[in-house]
Amino acid sequence: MGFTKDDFGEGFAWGVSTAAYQVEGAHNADGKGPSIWDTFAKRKRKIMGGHHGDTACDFYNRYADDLALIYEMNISNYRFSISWSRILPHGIGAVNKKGIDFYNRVIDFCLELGIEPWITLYHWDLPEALQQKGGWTNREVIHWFSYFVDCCIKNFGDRVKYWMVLNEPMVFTGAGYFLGVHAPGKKGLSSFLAAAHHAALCQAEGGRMIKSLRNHSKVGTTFSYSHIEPFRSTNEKDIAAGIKVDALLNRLFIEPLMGLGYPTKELKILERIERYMHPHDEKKLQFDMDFVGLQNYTREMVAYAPLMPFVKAKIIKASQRNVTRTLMDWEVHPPCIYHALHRYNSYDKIKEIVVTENGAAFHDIQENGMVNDAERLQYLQDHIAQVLLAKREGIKVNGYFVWTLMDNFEWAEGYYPRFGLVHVDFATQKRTVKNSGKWYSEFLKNTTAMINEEGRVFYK
Ligand code: IFM
Repeated sequence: MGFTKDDFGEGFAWGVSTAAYQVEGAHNADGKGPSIWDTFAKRKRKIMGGHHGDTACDFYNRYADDLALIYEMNISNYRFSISWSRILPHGIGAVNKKGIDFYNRVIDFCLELGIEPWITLYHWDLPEALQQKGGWTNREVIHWFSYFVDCCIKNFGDRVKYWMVLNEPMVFTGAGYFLGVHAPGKKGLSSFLAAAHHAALCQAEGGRMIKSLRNHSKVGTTFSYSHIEPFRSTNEKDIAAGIKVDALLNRLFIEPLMGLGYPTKELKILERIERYMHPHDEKKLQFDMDFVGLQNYTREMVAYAPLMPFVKAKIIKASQRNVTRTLMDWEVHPPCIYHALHRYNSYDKIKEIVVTENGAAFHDIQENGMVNDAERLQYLQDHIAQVLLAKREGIKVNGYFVWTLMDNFEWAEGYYPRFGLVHVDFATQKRTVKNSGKWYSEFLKNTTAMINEEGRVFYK
């Protein structure tokens, strides 16, 4: 590995990311209200193995040990999200003091340890009470969300500088309101377009609110981004299909934010979003973020598929292409993050890019009390190397966060795909730092960590 942390320069933020529902557990403790994920995970055949996040990593009770572990691993930035229904059990109205106290404990302990807290306001766990009123399909969500943002900034904004408004709006609206495979399990184009437009309005409104309440905050929001290529590189129809999928997956949320509008030219069906637009919405969709969070894991190969509704395109999964892949069936292709960074950098309005998620799920080998995760280690090294390559070419990237600190609840896939730098034994809640975690810790100390033939990490 031919680089060190110093090569990225001072001020480059190195961190790990998590999300409330995936790690906290304590699903009904101390006055927390149910979220759509509490409800959805209990529905039959929705989650692999019938898993749910009732206990997850029990971070709610073990946060101090977990933060101490982050500290011991030399990780100086911790990105986590606030469970909306833990602090506002009904989504709006009465505040749950015990929920506020919990996040105050987390923030204060981070600061005591010298760890910078980065907060995502919304990482997919809408209060169930609000879903009963239509959730993201109801335009009232802008008012509910503003109430939540106000509550978070007034309670935590004195100590937290970095805020991200939404996590991957394309995923929670697409999987949750179009495909029905994530909470709240709604399907269809109308619910998707309504949810998407309201989420896009909330991402800008959330940014405005944070700045108006705490002018010195650094405000961003995060987007999923997969580098898209045509399956048959010279086939006109595959190329055209790739452009449509790119508009849907990669441009739908970032472009209206920057005043470019929805990418309707490339994907005509998106014109139907106009049904949900009110006067002056184009303006309200815009906000000048301090940074943009890029979340990249893979590239997608797209082929023309005339029978597919709306886009007439399909993604050819990694397993069908016989390429190296993760347990999520995502191709391992490190240059994808380099391309993603270049693409974001080409938007004039982006001031700074932070890779707020990158990582991989593999089968880890446990032996002699160690967790040998050579594939994850390689994945991280290769992707970080690509980030450096882009940075050296002048790309405005100023942070990298591994997804994720520890194995956790991976949504519809339950606890099967393990993404963590730290292994979690869910029966005992024992944490074991994996070889990738040991490598990351040493890298962050600015030493060079190597791996020998037996899979042991050693340092130079
Ligand atoms: O676990 C998720 C996370 O919640 C959002 N981004 C992708 C991760 C891996 O699927």
